Amino acid sequence: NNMLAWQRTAFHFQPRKNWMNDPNGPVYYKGWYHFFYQYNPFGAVWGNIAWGHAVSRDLIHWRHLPIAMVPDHWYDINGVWTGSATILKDGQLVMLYTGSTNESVQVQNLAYPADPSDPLLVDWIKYPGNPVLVPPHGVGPKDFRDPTTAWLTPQGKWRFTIGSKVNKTGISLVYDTKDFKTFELLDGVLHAVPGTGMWECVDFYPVSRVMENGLDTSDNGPGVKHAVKTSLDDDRNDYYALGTYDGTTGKWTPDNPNIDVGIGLRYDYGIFYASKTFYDQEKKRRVLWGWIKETDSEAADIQKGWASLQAIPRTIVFDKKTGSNVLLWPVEEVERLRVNRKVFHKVKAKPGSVVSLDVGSTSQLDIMAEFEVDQEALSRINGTNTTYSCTTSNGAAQRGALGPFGILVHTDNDLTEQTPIYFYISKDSLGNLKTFFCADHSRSSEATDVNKAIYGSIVPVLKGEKLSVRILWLRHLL
Ligand code: DQQ
Repeated sequence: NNMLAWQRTAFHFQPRKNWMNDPNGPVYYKGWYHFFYQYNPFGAVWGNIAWGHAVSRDLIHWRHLPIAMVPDHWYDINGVWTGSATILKDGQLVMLYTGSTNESVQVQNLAYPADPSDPLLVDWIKYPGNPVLVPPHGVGPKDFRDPTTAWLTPQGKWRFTIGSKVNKTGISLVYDTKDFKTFELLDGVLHAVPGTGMWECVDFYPVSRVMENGLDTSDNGPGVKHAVKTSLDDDRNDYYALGTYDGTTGKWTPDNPNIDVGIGLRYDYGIFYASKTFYDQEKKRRVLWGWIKETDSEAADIQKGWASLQAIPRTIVFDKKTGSNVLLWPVEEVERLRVNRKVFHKVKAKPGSVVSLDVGSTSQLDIMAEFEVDQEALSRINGTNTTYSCTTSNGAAQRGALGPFGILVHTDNDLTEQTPIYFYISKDSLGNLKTFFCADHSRSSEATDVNKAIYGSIVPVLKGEKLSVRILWLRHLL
């Protein structure tokens, strides 16, 4: 039944219809969360890119507003592409975005609210002097896009970064400006990583090593680390790394070059791209948006009339326990959707068993599960040398001594469709443990034209920690 595939989501943001891609210019302004996004007003495939616009009081419930900007000038006639918001010292808001020109050259443009006193920011003005930046010498006309939010330098100038590449090296250019109209290109780059290709949608922000709260993009100091994130055009995933930013030189150095930007950590091992954070000055947190492209075929997208979601916004903090990664968590407001709490205690999952939990009839679940591994059994198991991996070890179907265990979601009663989200613990011959967290889509749908990948990664687990899972789940109507 094709209707099943047409069901829309309940947790994740979507426009009413048509194509959507990258999140743009997220910002909190005069009591409202604003969300803009790459949008095709005329169809369910990429093209005619404009900025869709929606507002919310809580990052969960959204009101759709008129399109904020459409391609209507020579400097953005091929698309009003991705950009970011900056709140100036006097509270004014500016947007820098990439325009694809009449000759498909990537340039940067300035836009601002027509009426700054309008909390809904319905009308936008494009600066008459656009474009404000063109590709600098040595940078390809199609390798210059997606300006970040700007931050203040010690000299009181605004600074931001723009992704690019030189040959196969991904780079991020740095500009200083006083007025967002004239700019100075800094010598050198924020960072460069050979072999990573074009850096799209670079994000750059501070995280606190000591405090729980998020930081304004301009914050720096001894208790601060900086994250650089890039979306790799070549492999369509978002990678980040933590390091130190030098406000004087405008350069960033990774803490660990072995897990540098684009070759190490990801925010998400599912489909998650072109992500962007913003500082929420109301709740003093940093919030991450990211685009979920889904994997329906183009034909299916056209048939259903829409394509893509934005993952529910996530709070992002430095992981003080490990010191090596960030932690993401759905914004706390989503918990207000919870009704009808069901608790299951001490459920025993024996090897090879599926335990069903009666949650009654529902269309949406917010699941939190905690797994306690039998430590005694764990210590009895002999280590092996085999290298386990979510993607290449046969997914949830392959049973080992230490897994898989987890939750079967999107499951019908006879288990013909099921998506295991699971842990697998591997032990090497020296007794070292590695904990994998994976999702197996190989049996998730009877449809034949969707991606059925098995993916995941290692998760850091400290001694004595329980393994926990959080799943925001929407029921398939059967
Ligand atoms: N999407 C935009 C670009 C960006 C890409 C165009 C990333 O600005 O580089 O729709 O998905």
